[in-house]
Amino acid sequence: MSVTTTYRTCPRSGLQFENQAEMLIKANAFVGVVWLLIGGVLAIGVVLTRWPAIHWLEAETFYMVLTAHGLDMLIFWLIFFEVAILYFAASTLLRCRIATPKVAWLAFALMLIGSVLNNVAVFNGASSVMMTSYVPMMAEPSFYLGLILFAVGALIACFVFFGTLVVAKREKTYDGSVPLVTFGAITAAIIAVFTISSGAIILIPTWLLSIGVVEHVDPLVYRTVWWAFGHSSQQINVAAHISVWYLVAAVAFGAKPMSERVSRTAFLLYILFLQLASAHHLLADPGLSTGWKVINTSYFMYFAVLASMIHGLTIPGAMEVAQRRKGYTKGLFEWLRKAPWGNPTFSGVFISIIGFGFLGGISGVMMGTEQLNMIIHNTIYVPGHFHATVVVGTTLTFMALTYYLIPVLFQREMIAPTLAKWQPYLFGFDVLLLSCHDGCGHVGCCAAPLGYVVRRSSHGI
Ligand code: HEM
Ligand SMILES: [Cu+2]
Repeated sequence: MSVTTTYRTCPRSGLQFENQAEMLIKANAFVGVVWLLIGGVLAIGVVLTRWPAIHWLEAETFYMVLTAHGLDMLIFWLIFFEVAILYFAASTLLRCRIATPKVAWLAFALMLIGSVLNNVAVFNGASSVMMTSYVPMMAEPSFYLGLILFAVGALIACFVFFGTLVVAKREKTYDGSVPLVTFGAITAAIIAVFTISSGAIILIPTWLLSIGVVEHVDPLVYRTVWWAFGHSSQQINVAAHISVWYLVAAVAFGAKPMSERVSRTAFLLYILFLQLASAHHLLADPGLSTGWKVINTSYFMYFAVLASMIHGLTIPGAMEVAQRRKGYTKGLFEWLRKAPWGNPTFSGVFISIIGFGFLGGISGVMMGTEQLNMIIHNTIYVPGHFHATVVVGTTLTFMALTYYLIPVLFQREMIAPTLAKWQPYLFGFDVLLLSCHDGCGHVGCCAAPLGYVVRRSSHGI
């Protein structure tokens, strides 16, 4: 039985959607957003407990809710949405049918079953092991099995993406090299294959340990391999959200990158150096030498940081060039003042660039320095940092993209356009505030070093 292929061209954007690809993009994006909703509701429980005056949940419920919040947000919301972006970047942007749609649906089913299974295990109550799920603290077997099924599904989705690129090349659906956004998505998918394999290498033995087949998993080896997964998955997020920044610069301004070659080289730096940067999570671990730690985090890590800085300069730069060409040339900043601030697709991305770049980036580089890490490690500074990266950076960018996709892909109008206009400001600045507050250990910036030590974080990142 073969699946019939038909195409629809969106009258607003000119984008061409193949029917199977369209359904797959919608399904993955939709389930992702449902996880965001669940994770968001759970965040209320976490925050109202962390607020000393309220201190809502009992310790046991708090850790259960926090474990689910971390996994639903960082793993399930982001990766479902990223699979949608991969299919969009391969099928829609290259005007190509999706390779093996049935296998893509199998991947979707595995991811869905895995994520639900994992959540059921968490809410059963005996798996409050946090997102990092370090051994020897054990969760129920179905906690790990759920994660493994999800990972296998995500891996298959990456291969469907690569397969689609092959089909596009063979059927010559595009000229020259792939567009930059697709190139960024390829970067994300390559990192994803590395990431998911590392996850499997460590979670499969841990699952076997939980059912009694394996007797021992070494905690230090666990941490080392787990972070090849845990950190690299953040690089999937970064590569994906930066690709979306380029996409939004193109759709909101008609902007082209100032130098395609520089931007592509910056993506390449991610592939080469990001995995090495995983070492910043191991700075407090015994067993690894100081020399190894310093080489990784004080040298190699900066190549990856360099790549982000290049994107962080070239994307607003490309927007500026496009605006100046339209005649907004007065002074240094007329181009920025006359930007479409009322369009949530643009404002979301712009707030994300600033928040991710300044707060997320700088707090991360600080924490990646061995000496500072000794003070900050395992404190509330850590969630402060990563909410600036994965929430203001990735989540807000994906929200901005959703505003673009609602008319184009889902063929609907926004129900409350005024609210939509305000949403990126509300969400972006609130999370920035949350991050600053966490980062300061609740005692104000000047007293921060003391605060870091006093306020231990409840999770072990
Ligand atoms: C505005 C919405 C959000 C709020 C208010 C919020 C708040 C929090 C708070 C207060 C913590 C607990 C920190 C601690 O006690 O150690 C936390 C943990 C966490 N959050 Fe969020 N968060 C939000 C959205 C997100 C999003 C969108 C993501 C990922 C994309 C995310 C990922 C995480 C992770 C991974 C943890 C750590 C879980 C663990 O330690 O196992 N959060 N969040
Ligand atoms: Cu990291």
